[in-house]
Amino acid sequence: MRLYRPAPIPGSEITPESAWIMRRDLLRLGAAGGLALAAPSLAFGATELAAKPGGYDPKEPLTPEADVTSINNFYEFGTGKADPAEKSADFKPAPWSVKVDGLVGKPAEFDLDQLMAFELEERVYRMRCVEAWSMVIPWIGFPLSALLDRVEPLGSAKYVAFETVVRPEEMPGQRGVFQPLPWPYVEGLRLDEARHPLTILSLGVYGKTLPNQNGAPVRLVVPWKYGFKGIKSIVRITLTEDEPASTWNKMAPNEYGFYANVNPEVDHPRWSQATENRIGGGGFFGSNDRPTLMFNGYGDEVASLYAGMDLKANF
Ligand SMILES: Nc1nc2c(c(=O)[nH]1)N[C@H]1C(S)=C(S)[C@@H](COP(=O)(O)O)O[C@H]1N2
Ligand SMILES: [Mo]
Repeated sequence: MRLYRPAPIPGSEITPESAWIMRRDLLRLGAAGGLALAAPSLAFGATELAAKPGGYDPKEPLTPEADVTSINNFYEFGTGKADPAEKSADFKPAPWSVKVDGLVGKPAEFDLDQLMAFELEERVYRMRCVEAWSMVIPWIGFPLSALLDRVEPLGSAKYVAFETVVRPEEMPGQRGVFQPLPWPYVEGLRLDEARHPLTILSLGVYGKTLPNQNGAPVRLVVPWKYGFKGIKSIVRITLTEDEPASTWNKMAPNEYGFYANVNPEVDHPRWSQATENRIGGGGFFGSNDRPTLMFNGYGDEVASLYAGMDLKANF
């Protein structure tokens, strides 16, 4: 089943203040139980979210919103691509808070109001899943570096670890006999990757707060890495000295490396990464013949992060 939302108010007509008011109304409705009546898995994602243009746009056709919100990987809700949209109705992305700790001068906890108060930008990014499909998505978010600046990383901090919420009551993939992954889902970046201006924490997509299936209320977006690095529904960010664990790397280290940079020259052991299938309108299946670009096309911005590194060994 595909769920559609009412046409959004054009971004130009929304002030940050009105976005805040709408969100406040949404939270109030949620508290009163009214949200259960809305198209369930889009409950949080139904709220308009104002953002200024962030200056990044590959000028390629956008993947239709209906695809962006119905073809997802979010194993906490099941391993099928339709599961996250169909089985996330019970998930409650508000209230929320993200704890930031580890090797920082000022550990802190950010609630939704504080996250929304960062200067939000809309950025259109190419996204590329390790499974060889890709999308072009208008995210709303803010640079992760802005949040890291607030907590003042110590000189000893070399990496940033991320953790997804564990809520079996709300996430059907986390209960039952067959559980596809160990929980919590975890990810990591090197500190310079985390501070790179392209790396954002996203709070919205297509002009609205994130739908549950896309990682509400806050997820990571790193457009030059394979999709699995984009950890969803984040509750904790920890600065560390040692390389943090990454869920897929733990599961199958020969298939999924810590870096996970999009690289058409390094094949996944079971399939080629040279080409990809751009999702657009016609659903999941299409021709898998679009060439995959080094660093997903963001080489000018990020190649210097890996100068001198063997990217075949550090895949
Ligand atoms: N917590 C969590 N985050 C996750 C995943 C997951 O299963 N659990 N899947 C990853 C994978 S493999 C991809 S391709 C992207 C998909 O993000 P999207 O559904 O918003 O396109 O989310 C990533 N983040
Ligand atoms: Mo993925």
